[in-house]
Amino acid sequence: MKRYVCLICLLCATAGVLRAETGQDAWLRYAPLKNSVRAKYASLPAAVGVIGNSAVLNSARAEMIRGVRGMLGRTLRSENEFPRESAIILATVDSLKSIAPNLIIPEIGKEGFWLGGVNIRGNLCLVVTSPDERGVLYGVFGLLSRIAREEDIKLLHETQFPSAPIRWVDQWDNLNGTIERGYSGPSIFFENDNVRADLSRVSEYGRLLASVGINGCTINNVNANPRVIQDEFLPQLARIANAFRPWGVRLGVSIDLSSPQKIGGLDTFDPADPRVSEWWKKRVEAIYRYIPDFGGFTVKADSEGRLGPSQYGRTPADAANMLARELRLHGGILFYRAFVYDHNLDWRNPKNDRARAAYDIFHPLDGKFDDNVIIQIKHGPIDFQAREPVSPIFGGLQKTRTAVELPVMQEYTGQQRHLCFLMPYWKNILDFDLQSNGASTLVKNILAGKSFGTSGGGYVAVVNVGLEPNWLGHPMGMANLFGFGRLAWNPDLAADDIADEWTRLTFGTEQKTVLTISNMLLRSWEVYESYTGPLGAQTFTDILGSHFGPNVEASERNGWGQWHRADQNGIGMDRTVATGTGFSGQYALPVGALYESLQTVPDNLLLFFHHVPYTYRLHSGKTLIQHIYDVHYEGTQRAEEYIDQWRSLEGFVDEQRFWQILGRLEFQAGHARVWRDAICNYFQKISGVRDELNRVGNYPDRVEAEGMQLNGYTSVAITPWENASGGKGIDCAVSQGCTAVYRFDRGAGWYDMDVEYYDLNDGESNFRVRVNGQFIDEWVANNHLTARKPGADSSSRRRIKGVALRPGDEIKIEGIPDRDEHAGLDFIGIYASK
Ligand code: GCV
Repeated sequence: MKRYVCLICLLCATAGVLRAETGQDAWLRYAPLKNSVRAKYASLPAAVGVIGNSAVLNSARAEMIRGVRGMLGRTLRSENEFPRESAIILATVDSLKSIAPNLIIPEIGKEGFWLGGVNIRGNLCLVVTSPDERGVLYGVFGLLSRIAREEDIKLLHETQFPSAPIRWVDQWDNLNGTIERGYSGPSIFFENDNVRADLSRVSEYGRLLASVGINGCTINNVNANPRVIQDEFLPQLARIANAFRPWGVRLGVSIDLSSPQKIGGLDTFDPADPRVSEWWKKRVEAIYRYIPDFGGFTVKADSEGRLGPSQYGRTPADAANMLARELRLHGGILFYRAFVYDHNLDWRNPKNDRARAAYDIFHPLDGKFDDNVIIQIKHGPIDFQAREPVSPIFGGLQKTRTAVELPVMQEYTGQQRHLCFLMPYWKNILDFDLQSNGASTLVKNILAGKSFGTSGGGYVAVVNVGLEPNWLGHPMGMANLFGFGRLAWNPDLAADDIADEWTRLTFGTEQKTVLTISNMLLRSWEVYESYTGPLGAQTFTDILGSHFGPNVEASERNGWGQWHRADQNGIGMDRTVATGTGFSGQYALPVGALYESLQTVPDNLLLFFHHVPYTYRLHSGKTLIQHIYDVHYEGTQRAEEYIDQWRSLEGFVDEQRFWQILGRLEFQAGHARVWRDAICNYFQKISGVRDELNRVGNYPDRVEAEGMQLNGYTSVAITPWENASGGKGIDCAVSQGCTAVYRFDRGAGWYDMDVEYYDLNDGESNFRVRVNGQFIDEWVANNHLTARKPGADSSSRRRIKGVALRPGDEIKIEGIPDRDEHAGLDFIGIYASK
């Protein structure tokens, strides 16, 4: 009996720790600590006193109480006056000094905080203080994070302050509720061309942002709808600002520079025309009447079809300063994106190069921007590719405030379907030394204003959270948002430390959990890069559509300038000064020279700077083409290994997130194989050089669907050909369903079976598998991918493990289509079980 009672106790305890979680709490779970750990915090005061009264301070107090209650099971007594007992004190430095004038508090940078134990009026107090209220809130989050990670807080004496003033996120939400490059449901801000009635997710988002020190958010697509600043919309915007305000997050909006013409009744939007500046002045005044702490505007102009100052022969500085002047009167900022380029470049001209655009356009304007203008620069010269060099314009703007733009939303790095933790990449960028003016100029120091003595810029991430409970669709994707905030706060943090911190907060402190997840995170960028765009080839994705699946030729022979110039002889863009586009000359000499020379350019950026033949030998000694084959196979294998690594955490992670993440990893492993086969087959064909290991195009365990005995199904060609095994798939246009049959002809034994099927966005087909009539498996194609046609964007894998097969067995796949999704199949793979 006793044993059973113990077992029940154990089960209850486990259930307590592993309660089902949607991921909505992200890293702010405040999960109950084990009793043995709670003892560490026994001396934590029983009261929390807040000096002052404001929305931000009230959030700080509420958060303190919430965190301690969640983790330690105690409810702090809340005091409005200075408590006459030992207490946690939350106060700005000024208000603290008014009560305890003799208190010695270290120097704290703006928006920073100090955590420390002091004796005030005879009571030992734990003080969280800052020059400003935001900093007090950040300090509370800092303190709670320490407790959640089970760190000691007894001898606290810690000062922290952010590296740069701009720590901002952008959302590309449209007013109709969709999100450009959003992969996790509709907008939390808008629906049907209005602000949503329920903004509870907005205030939760504000809380998450504040917890990692983010202080602003531009809420709408940079491809902006002018309506966002019209009179009737402003009260709605004010509601969003109200939801953010308690978290110290300032609201910003993206604007359409042609608004004076589109909605203002003027016949021009020329920034030099006084009627235009007058129009903007009135708009800005109207906005500040509704939102006194409005953050500012973000501008995308002369870019991808967005109108801009070039229409009137004006420069980005003319446009930016005209707006910035109006904003400055109210304390606002103007973010002007350096993502300005011609997307109708003549691809036939080998000297044309999109990578040059930002430097060519913005460098001559250095020193001409007002001080409340921030030039917002994508980290690389092209566009969020899996690997790019640092954009040289960071070194080319020495009298201008700049911010780096980073993609939390993983537009080109797996779109939250693939695990791709970007901190190691972002660390490379921030720690990169551009060596401008012959001195050390690390990107992080440029952003902080230290390298060139500006008043500092900072960090902007495109995040695109949606209404999905876990914000980004993949609970692991949130590590990128967390990491972004942590790096913007302190770019000296190591990627390992961020991975460790995030994992502890998100999944608990069990050593096995922390090590397994951190390891998966830390190698995931290189794994993703290896099967999608190695050697600085940028990306082999479909740049004309989804940016998700492979499509090597999509980059070529069009004006978008994402060329990699693959042909039958070789691959890569010649960006050298000597024979190419001259892009490498935009870097300071030591860096430019490194990239210019084939001897010194790092292998991982080779194809970004040089066009080389497939037989070219890398520093590793391998030929280029063999390297491409090998890394695709290695990367796919490593993606496959995530599955077992994650499975080893069964019982360590709550079931809901465990299965959800496992589903994502299963998808990724299958999709990595789709990538591998498409890229390797494409290059084997175009180069005419075979894989030394004879893997490419050689799949003995595969049965092509079009080669099966089909009933109702018809064979269809997939484009491009390399995106389907054998270039073809099958499609069922018969509403009652179709079947595809294969007679097994190998030895008897245990097998695992993969069914590669097409999961489109407009239907949920049903699949069933039978062996000799016996039901084996069934599933619905509802991965919610964005693809509209069968191909690499929709190709998905169903793995059925442990099927007993004998020669002559009949394997039958039944597909029942739904709406426009035709229960398509590519192949089945049958592998001896390991
Ligand atoms: C918001 C890329 C994306 C576009 C995006 C653009 C930008 O081209 O594909 O969706 O537009 O970058 O950053 O402005």
